[in-house]
Amino acid sequence: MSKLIYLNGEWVPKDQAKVSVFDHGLLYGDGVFEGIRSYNNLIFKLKEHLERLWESAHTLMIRIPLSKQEMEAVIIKTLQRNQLKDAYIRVVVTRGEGDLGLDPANCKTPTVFVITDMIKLYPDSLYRKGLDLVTVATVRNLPEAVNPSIKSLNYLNNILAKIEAKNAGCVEAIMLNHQGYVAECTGDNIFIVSEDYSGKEKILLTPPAYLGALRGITRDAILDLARKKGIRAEERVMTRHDIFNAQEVFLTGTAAEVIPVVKVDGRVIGDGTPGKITATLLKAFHRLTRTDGVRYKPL
Ligand code: PXG
Repeated sequence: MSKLIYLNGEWVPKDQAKVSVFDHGLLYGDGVFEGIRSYNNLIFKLKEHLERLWESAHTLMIRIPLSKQEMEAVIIKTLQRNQLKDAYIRVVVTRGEGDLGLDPANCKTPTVFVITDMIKLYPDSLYRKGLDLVTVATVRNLPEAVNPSIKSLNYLNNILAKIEAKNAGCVEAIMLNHQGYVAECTGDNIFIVSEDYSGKEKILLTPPAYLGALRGITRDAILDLARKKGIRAEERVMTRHDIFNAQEVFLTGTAAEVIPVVKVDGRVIGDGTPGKITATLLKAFHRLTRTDGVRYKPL
């Protein structure tokens, strides 16, 4: 059975799901998106993803032609029609079709589509062994230029960094902001577990989003889970030095979930194996994805 895609009010087979070459999403990267997952008929953090989609669209002054409730119903119907209980959901809203020329006013109606599919970002072996990362020269977009908090279709900044990572033989890259502070990775947020010099207190840290990172929904969930487990967790400005000397490093994202990092720019992290707090949080995250979310009936 061909996968059905929701496109502007209709469900069409994958090979017929086409947008115009005049769509400003294609011509200018003028649009927003979300990557969401469902686990065993539960859509994880759907409300939060829709909230972020609406916020991104609000900043770009794109009026999404559906209510959040209607979008939720569209997502559920797309999953049901494709008989998916574990899925990756891509929601895209573009400025729409218009004339050549940047002016958003050329576009009358935003294009909306929802793809439901499977995603596997990293092989299982990397979750056991941990990632080897590099810091790349491409600086994360300036918040006052294209704010990384907007989940827009303009991902060239991240793609340039991803190319550098791959050229260096790595699957992910650390991106710094324009001041040299750690921002995030190309498609994941970064966390470190740090210890004070006395070795008495461990603290979980992630860079504040305003320094140039997407406020990841997995990131928020991990901060929450850590605090519930009694682990001190904070947003804090950090440098590469802090990462090199961390006890543990891991990344978070909808696709990656929680993935350990064991080497950064040639420096071994901790004892060079995935850390205990990382493992605890990954387990807690897995449990959360299986119990928390918007439930839909299988069709
Ligand atoms: N930073 C960036 C730049 C991202 O694109 C995250 C952090 C993590 O955010 P969430 O809300 O997912 O915890 C992202 C999310 C893909 C893909 O196709 C990328 C993301 C999510 C899902 C799929 O590579 N990026």
